[in-house]
Amino acid sequence: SVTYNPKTIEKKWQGIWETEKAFRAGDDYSKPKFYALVEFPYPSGQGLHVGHPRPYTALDIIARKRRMQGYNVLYPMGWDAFGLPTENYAIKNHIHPKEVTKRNVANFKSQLQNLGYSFDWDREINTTDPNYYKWTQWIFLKLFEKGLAYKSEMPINWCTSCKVGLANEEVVNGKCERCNSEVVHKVKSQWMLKITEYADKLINDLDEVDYIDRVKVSQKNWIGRSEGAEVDFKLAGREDSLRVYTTRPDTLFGATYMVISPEHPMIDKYKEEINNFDAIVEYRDLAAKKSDFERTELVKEKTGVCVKGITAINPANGKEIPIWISDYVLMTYGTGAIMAVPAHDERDWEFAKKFDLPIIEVVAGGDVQEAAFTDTATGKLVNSDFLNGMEVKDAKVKMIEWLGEKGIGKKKVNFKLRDWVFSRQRYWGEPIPLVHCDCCGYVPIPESELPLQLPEVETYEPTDNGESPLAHMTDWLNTPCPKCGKPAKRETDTMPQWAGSSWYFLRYIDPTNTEAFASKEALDYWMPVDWYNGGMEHTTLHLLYSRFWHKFLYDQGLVSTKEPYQKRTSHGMILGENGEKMSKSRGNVVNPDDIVDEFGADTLRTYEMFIGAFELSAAWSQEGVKGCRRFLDRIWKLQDMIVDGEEYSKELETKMHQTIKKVSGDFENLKFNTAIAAMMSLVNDFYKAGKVTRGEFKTLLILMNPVASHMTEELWEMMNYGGRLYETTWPKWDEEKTVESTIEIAVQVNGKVKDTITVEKEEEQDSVKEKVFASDSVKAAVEGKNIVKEIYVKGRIYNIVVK
Ligand code: ANZ
Ligand code: ZN
Repeated sequence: SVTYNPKTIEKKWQGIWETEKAFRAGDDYSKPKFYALVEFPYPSGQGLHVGHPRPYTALDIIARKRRMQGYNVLYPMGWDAFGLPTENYAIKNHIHPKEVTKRNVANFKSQLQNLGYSFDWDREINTTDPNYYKWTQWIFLKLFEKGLAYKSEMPINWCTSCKVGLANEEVVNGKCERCNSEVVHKVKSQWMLKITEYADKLINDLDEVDYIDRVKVSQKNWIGRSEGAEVDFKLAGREDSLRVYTTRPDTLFGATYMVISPEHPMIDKYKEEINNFDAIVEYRDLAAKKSDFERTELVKEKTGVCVKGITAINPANGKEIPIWISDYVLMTYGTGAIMAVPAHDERDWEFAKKFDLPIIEVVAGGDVQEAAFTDTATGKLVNSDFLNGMEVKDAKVKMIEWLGEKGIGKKKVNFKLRDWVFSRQRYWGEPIPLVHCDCCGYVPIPESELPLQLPEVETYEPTDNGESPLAHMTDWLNTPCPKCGKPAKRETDTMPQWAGSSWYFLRYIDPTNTEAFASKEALDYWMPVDWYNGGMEHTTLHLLYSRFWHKFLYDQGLVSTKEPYQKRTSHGMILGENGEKMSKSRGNVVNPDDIVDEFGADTLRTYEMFIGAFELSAAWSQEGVKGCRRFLDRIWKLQDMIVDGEEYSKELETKMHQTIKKVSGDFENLKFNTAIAAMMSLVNDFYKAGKVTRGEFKTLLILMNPVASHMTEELWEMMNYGGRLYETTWPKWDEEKTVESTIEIAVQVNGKVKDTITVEKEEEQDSVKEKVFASDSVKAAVEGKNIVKEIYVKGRIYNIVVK
């Protein structure tokens, strides 16, 4: 037979699929739909990484299977192309970022096309295309109109090297996520998006979607909903009071001191009365240099200064308590002040031990002089007057009631989530379509002027004062106010990289629409995305941002579903052969092009699915790649072993049904590796039998097609099965036929197993008996003895008693 030559086969089928528009999502809205989505890549200069094909192949498998199951499938691809690396490369090499993007996209696209994905390339989108970002700007203006985009002077995370403001999400361990340089706080006027207004919905609606647990948990933790109370502590001898936020109002009797954040306004307010003001200012300056992460780290040694000259009164017991400042209390959370309960909070306990402050037990159950007792489920309240004897959860309610009656406290919900810093002082992003007028303030540009295009500039360097390079473009900058016509200036900040990806799944639905980001009809049909797979690293950024935008659009009546994604799964990383992250410096980077070149795209696809459990990270193995290629070779050579005859042979009928069932189920559950293992086992059985029927081979090709799409399509054609494999129907299994009809039973003589024999499950005793006594070992055991009794327990055991 002809040898398996992936090079020619793969090119051939990629060409056919393209001319036949094989994977175009149809417009027949009467058909059931399936929208499969993978995170579109940032087209970097490095090209495709072997990590990319893992999720893309996984959902390609699902998409191909769904088409064969009769669904109208949308599986699109595009480019998330705004952003810093392109801009930095452009600056360094004096090439326009537009040009850099074009090159990178062309490269990425050809690399992806070489892998034979069933993307509908007619719907390709690019976030840097003005026809695309017109709608990113349009949605921004809607947010602005509704008061969800606002400008605020605020301390932002400032990367000293990128010279750009960063969202909290972009700061990792106090360093810039992109360049790993130090991040400092800088006060700057920034555009903000009020994602916090959706905090509750973003948590609650997780109940309505099918996301893997770790995604739900991590979104919930990030949003950080916390229920507690605000309580006012009067300052001793003054009218003023200090408000704290606590999740443990039940422990109020145990509050032995207070701690305020070094940035707390009370410090400057009482400047004159504070006896050690200099020491406090010194401490505050030191704290300003630390990141929130460093400040709140649990293990770090506690520091602080006692505020001399002012004290507070614990409202529960009327006792006078000291006020301290410490950096572990953040100004950006709660009220920036806490009541410290060292007996029941670890950080307070360490602080109290260090500064020798009193520790008073108010929940019994531990030895609070030895360690904070933080359990809230078991202990009962003590040393707490009217709370004594109560359980924690009841004491919380009671205390909030009491505080309410006294008018000094009430229930309060807080979130860790912060509003989204939405401005960047960089060039390569969507211009914010607003004009600032001295009379009218910020005014949106008229919709007819969208898209507001990025002007051509000479240089893209951010300015030293941190303004965007657009600030130098006087022609572009100066424009009449859209409202009053007086001279005004355009906003020069651009949007962050997360803007374009916050709604891209909507544009795929209707990518060329010029009247709307997508038509209502198309949205109603295609939304929600049925299955979205992406990286865990995007859980708290992109995934949350896009859910927020979608919810906003839903509230404006612009989309028809509350949630954008019905299902979310996540894949593990692919590591180098040494088990470490692939990187240039480690010299362990595998280039997918090389694998395609040497082994073929089908081998790469098969290998990436066989490499290990989809949700876990897995180390690359060149031996593993070769093994997958051998497997494909074995399938290829089966064409020489074809026999005519029934659909499935008698010997392998059960195995065929089992394999269809196994592969069908495993694909749905992202168990690609075990699905492939099942097909390997089937192929082994064909080799053992030395033959394969046309029907068996046909089924194997269909099952294997989502994985090794080109080779199976070629074999399908060679075998004259008719039509195209991609247009065929996914095989069904017969549940009854997945069960073995024969079974092994043990034969015992006087309680000792003498042999095992194979019988039909429903076989009658008479015929089983014949097989039992045909056994040589049974014959030997009963020889010359009297058979007293024979009992057959159907399908399990045959007992013989002899004397
Ligand atoms: C008294 C108390 C007693 C507390 C106790 C805890 C245990 P979450 O769950 O994260 O919301 N806190 C409040 N504001 C803070 C701030 N700005 N910086 C640092 N810590 C702050 O935690 C809320 C708890 O963290 C609050 O409840 C407060 O300490 C502290 F046995 O108040 B607690
Ligand atoms: Zn004006």
